[in-house]
Amino acid sequence: MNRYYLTTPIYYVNDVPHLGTAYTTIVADAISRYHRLRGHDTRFLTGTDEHGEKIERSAKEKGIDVRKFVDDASARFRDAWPPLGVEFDDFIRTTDKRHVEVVQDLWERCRKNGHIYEGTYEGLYCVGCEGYYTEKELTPTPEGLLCPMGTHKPAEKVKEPTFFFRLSAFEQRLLDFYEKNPGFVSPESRRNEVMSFVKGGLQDLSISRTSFSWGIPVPGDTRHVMYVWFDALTNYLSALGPEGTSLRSRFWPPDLHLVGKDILRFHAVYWPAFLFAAGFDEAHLPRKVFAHGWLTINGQKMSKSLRNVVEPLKLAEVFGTDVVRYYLLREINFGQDGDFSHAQLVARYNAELADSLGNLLNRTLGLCAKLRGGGVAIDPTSARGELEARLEEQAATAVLGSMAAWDEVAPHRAIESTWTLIRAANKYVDEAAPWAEAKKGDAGKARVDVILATALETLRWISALIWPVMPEVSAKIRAQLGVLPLAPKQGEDLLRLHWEPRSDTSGLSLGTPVFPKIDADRQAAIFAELGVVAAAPEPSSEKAEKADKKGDKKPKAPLEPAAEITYEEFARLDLRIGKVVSCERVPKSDKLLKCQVDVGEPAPRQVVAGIGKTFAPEDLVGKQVVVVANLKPAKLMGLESRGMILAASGEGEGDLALLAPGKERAAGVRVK
Ligand code: ME8
Repeated sequence: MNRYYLTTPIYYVNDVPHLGTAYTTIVADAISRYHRLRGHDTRFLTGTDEHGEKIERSAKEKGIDVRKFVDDASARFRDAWPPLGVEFDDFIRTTDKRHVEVVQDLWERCRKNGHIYEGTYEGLYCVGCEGYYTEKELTPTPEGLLCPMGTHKPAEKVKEPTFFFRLSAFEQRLLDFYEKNPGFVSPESRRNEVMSFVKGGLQDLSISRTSFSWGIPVPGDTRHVMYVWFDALTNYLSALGPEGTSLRSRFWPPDLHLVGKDILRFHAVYWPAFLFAAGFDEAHLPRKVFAHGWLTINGQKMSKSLRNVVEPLKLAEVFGTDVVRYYLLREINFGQDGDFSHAQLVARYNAELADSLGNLLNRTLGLCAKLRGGGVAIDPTSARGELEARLEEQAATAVLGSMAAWDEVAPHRAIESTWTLIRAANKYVDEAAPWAEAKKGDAGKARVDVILATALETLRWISALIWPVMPEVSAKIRAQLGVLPLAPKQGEDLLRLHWEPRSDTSGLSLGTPVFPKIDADRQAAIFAELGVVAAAPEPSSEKAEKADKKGDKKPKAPLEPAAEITYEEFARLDLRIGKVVSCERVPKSDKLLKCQVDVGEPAPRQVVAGIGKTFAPEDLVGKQVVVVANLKPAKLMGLESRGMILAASGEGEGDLALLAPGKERAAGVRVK
């Protein structure tokens, strides 16, 4: 039987659960539910990361005993997830005794194998992300050198005795491993990033500290505590118990580590190296590290104050847990950066949940009540025609598409595949028009039966397809359909669905709508409750004047329209959707990025774009853009550029907004 072991990062307890950590955890939960639904022997682990200098400092600043501090904070994480529909199998804490023992054992194995040695570390350390950096990797600012992870406090110089891990010895072995296991680091663009980091040369890693004590003691030398990442990464192993125990042999190695892109290096480079050093062979290394992108909130970076606005539990209370889960998984192409927008959530809710899925359920049940009320027998097949055959085929395609998407860790595509079926089913009801058949009296009866049975059966399939993302909604829909909620069992594949249209309408109950529409008034009330500012109001002239005195910017005068052109002149522009395949900075330029863009031609085009002050190359890879494809080729700093990427200006070169289609479009699609 298939088994599946997946993990989230373990979260630092100096913060509270917020939308970013909730995002990873909800995605992990949905993936784990998908595997449960397939009957796989599934294990889903999450937990908290509780050691290290950062935690020790946070507790001290608050004047709380560290142990109490971590106990309280860890409980906040553990309690945050179930109201978001998250069902984990185990919650590991790095202060658990079971964890400490396995970490010390792993250390001993690495040491005995000759991969740990004593020395002195002198260099830069960022307490914010608990990472070591070379000066080159840090950004100079008036406050000091800042790490690339977005930590606001500058890195600190440290000099202390340490144990080093011989990371440099694993360079080639890691590269070979990535080569042989192309799916180990996903998505592809991240894999390239990791490989070029390793190819750039690995330095030995300091893996112990002596300047504070809140950590796991190094075996045999208790002046040292372990580097927090050596400790933390091992949670994935320690949660299964020591070697030889049943969970360990049942679930090791992990099938999927889900991580944010900020901590990919630790998982894709350090972690396999630690395991190699401890004697694990390739077959016993994790199978996949999937790095997802970064969330912004209403277009802004997730600052502490903004996080309060989108406190996940509050969102779930207001919109419903499953709606928040659906929105997060649907909105963001998993792996890419994405934005959480309240307005977009409401828009998707209304269009995709209320008008699409909710409508299909309500109209089907409404028609059943009207045309075949009272639990009567219906004949599901005798008048079956082409429309029914087509919908059944579309249902089968949706299931296959959805399974393939989940297997590739692409929840957004699994949802899209399901919604293709929902749209098809709505269209089917429109076309089959049971109300018109009903008017034919006895002559139309057999058709009415078939249509209702077909729509009900499609809804039953849909209730299974949405279960990983919206388990509660699935149960509600099934209750209205008069079928039992799904209860996954090991060894039983509940997505292996059989087309079995029912032969009576008993048990149906047209209940309260699962997704009542959110109208403008309700949206305003919700936004007020959440403290969301829907759109910044235009400053009145008085306000603008005041703002101006304070040195703030005045609203700009409206742009004069450019000289008129005819449609023919406009049509000469070859505007197309492009997808950035790879991207790098142009040496000696802080503005230019050299991008390879797929515009639907046999090979990607090189476009040199002046957008490097706003975007880092890794922000662009995988992004969809709008390209002027028939712009005369030009040379920029000696590099040929064949086209132009469109962007809207903001407050200067560091504030550009890329133009992108509102929906995923194939590369090369015409924009007109
Ligand atoms: O790094 N968008 O813990 P952490 C998307 N303890 N995801 C986000 C996010 C955002 N804006 N902000 C946070 C640690 N995340 C270590 C991990 S694992 C052995 C140790 C998510 O509390 C994302 O998954 O800082 C990111 O990787 C994780 O939270 C970092 O959580």
